Amino acid sequence: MQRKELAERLNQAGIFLFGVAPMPAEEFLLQCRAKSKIPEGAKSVIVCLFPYYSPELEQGNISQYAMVEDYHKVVGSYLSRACELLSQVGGKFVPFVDNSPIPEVSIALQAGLGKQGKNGLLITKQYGTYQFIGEIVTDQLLEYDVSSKAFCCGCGRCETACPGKAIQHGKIRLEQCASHINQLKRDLTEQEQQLVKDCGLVWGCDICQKVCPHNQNIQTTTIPEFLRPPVCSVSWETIPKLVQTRAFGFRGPKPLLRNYQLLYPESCIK
Ligand code: B12
Repeated sequence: MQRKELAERLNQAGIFLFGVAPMPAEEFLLQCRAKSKIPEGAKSVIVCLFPYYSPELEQGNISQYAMVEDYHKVVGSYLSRACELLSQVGGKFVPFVDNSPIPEVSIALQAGLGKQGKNGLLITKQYGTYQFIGEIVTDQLLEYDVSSKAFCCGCGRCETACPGKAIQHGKIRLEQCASHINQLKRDLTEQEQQLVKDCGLVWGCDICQKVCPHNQNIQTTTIPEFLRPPVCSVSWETIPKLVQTRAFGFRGPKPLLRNYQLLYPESCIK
């Protein structure tokens, strides 16, 4: 398939930011259930970006990525539509988002879409780090983009601001990352509970993104689903219902209720 046709079909599906990379070698794939969906003879990965920032996301007690509509569903539906349109030309096209065997930040870099921050995230000029990554794996040999060699400006603000000092030499120490800790299902140690309090959010963490200079003066998303009124805060009463529809629901209500109780002990019904 020629590049022009690929672009036209992706645009028709509402996807405007994309790049193409070779299918990564087996050794680089992540072990997850979705791995079995990789089509036989996979040759190329079409990496797509879905910006989600809007100024409305500034205030709240959950991280910004979780304030908008569940990106697994939104991105999944854009990618499925694109796969339908692409397969009309011939070949197999399979969508993945997040729950993906493809290391998404690495593949986006390989596809020339941006640079990697010290906080580990993909940074683009237009949208900073505030974009989701999704991809389509195909058995078709497509024209590859040139990987982006650039790195972030290296100011180190993310390292300094990280409440658990989890970012060290461009690597994330998971056991010190608040976003990792507050998503755990198990009981937390005292030290971990303190980290949840220091981060101050019931779900996820945005501190390494909020201080990033590449996230200043970025553009607002144009994706209609991400412009719908966000849910910026959760409460003891709303958590059980919201977990059924939002991106933070995959772990069930327990971790959110536990974090909420740590952050707002007085306002919990026991
Ligand atoms: C598990 C996970 C987490 C975990 C662990 C994160 C971590 N840093 O390890 C937790 C829960 C902590 C987390 C938190 C967050 N996450 Co997260 N997470 C993921 C997930 C599902 C897998 C990441 C992973 O385990 N990678 C494995 C490690 C080992 O990968 P790696 O370091 O890149 O190493 C690989 C490469 O080096 C590779 N390699 C070496 N050479 C080469 C060459 C080539 C060509 C290739 C392809 C690979 C390759 O080999 C290694 C193994 O594969 C991805 C989605 C995905 N499928 O990638 C989202 C993802 C990375 N997360 C995302 C987001 C938004 C977040 C948060 C911002 C959410 C929040 N606000 O709380 C935070 C940020 C925390 C931080 N600073 O990292 C986005 C990032 C978008 C962006 N702009 O970059 C992703 C891409 C989800 C998505 N679909 O949009 N996350």
